[in-house]
Amino acid sequence: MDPYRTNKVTHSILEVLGELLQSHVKDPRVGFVTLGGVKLNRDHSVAEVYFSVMGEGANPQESLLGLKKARGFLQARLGKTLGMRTTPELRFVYDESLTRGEELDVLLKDLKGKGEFLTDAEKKKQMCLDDLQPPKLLLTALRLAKVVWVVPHHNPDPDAMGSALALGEALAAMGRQVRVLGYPDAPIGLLDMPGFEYLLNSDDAPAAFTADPPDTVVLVDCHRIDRTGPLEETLARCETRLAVDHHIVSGRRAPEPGWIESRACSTCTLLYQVISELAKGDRVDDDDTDGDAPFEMTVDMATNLYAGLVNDTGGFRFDNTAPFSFELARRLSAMGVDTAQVAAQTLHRYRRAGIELMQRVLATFQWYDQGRILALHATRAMLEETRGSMTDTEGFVNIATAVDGVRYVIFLKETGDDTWRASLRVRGEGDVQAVAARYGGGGHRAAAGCTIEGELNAVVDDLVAQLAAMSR
Ligand SMILES: [Mn+2]
Repeated sequence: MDPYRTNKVTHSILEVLGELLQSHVKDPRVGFVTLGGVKLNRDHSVAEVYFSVMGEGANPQESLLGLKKARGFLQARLGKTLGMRTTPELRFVYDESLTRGEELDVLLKDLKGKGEFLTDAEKKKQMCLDDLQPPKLLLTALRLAKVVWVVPHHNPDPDAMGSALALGEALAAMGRQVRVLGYPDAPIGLLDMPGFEYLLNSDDAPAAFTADPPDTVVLVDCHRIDRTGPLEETLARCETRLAVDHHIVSGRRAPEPGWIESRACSTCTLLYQVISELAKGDRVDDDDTDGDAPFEMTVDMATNLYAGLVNDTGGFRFDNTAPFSFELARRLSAMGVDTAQVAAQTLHRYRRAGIELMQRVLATFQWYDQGRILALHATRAMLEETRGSMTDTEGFVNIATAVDGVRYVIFLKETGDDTWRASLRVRGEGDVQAVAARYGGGGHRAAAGCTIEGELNAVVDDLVAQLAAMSR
C-alpha cells in the first residue's frame, strides 16, 4: 500500500474513533481512554489502536473490556463514516508510553523514522553498513576465548574461507591461539587467499583436537556443525560454539549462538563489522593490561573479506547486492585491496580440467517448463575422464542462470551411488530455499542446496515438478 495513503487512513480512523468514543460510548470504563495512534497492517485488514488511560481510578484492564464490548459498534460506524469497502478489524492495544501530550503527528513521524511504513526491501535499500552491528554477546565470547578454532562450512566457497581466514588473523592479532580449519580438495579459487597455506586440514583435526583442544569453536558462513561434514564429530567435543552466518535458519536443529543476519550479502560483510569492533580493543586505560589492545585491520584481512563479498554477490550482480555492499567494497578497496586481482583469483578462474569438465556439463543442459527451468548435471564418470573434481564445477551454475528466459536452475552433482548434491537457483521472484528445505537442505531464497537420493531422471523430474508448481 502507498505509505501516504496508509498515513491518511490511520489519521482518519483515529479521528473518527476519538469522536465516537466521546459522543456515543457511554460505558464508564471507556471514559478514561485516550487514543494514541493507529497502526494498519499491510493489506489494511487489521488496525491496531493504541490507547492509554488517564485520571484517577483509571484501570487499563477495565478500559480494555469496555473497548472490546464497543468494538462491533465502533467498527460498523467507522466503516460507514469513512465509506470504506472493508473496515479493518479493530484490535485495541494498551500502551502506557502514550501520554495525553503526545501529538499524533509526532507518533507518526516516529513510526516513519523507524521505517514502520517501509517494506523489507525498502528498509534494506536504506541500510548503511554500520546499521549491521554485532551482538555484544558474540564480541564478549570472542574476547573470552583463548584457544580458538575458526571453521568454514564443508565445501567452502570464498565467503566461508575469507571469513575464516580474516577472523583467524584478527584473533591471532589479539594474541589468541588460533587454528583456521580447511578441507581437502579445495577449489582453485581459494588457493591464493592470504593465509590459506596455514590451514589445519580436516583430516588432521581429530588428532589436533586431542593434543590441544580449543575452548571455543567459531563457525563461519554456517550456523550448525552438521554443515561441517567430516568435522562434525570433532567439533561436537567443544562445548563453546559460536556462529557468524547470513544463511536463513531452517530445519529443526537450533543454530549456534552468535550472529545470524540473513540481510547481509555475505558472511564477510558481518565479519568486517565483527573485526572492526574487536580492533578497537577493550582496555579501560593505558595501564589496563587485562583487556585487549587495539589493532589495525590488515590488507590481508581486507583482501579475504573482499573475496567473500565479491563472490557471494556474484561480482555485485546478484540481487542480494545492497547499497551497503558497495559501501563495504569502497572501504576495503580504499584500504589497499587489489580488487581486480581478487576477482580474477577467486571469481573467474578455471583449471584446464575444469574447462574440459564444463564442455561435458554444457552437453547435459535440458530445458523444461517452456524453457523456464534448466537442469544440468555432473557425474563421477565425467570427473574421471577429465581428471577434474567437483570443486571445478564452481561457477557452472552461474552460466546456466545467465541463459535468457531461464528462471530456475537445477545443477546436480553425483556424490555417490544414486546420490546427488543439488544446487538450486532462481532469478527474480521465487524461493528455492523452501524447496531445498524439503530435502533437509537450505541456503538463501535465491540460492540453495540439498542432497537427494534417487536415479538421475527421477530426481530431476521431482525438482522440475516442484519448481514449476511454485512459478504458477
Ligand atoms: Mn556466504
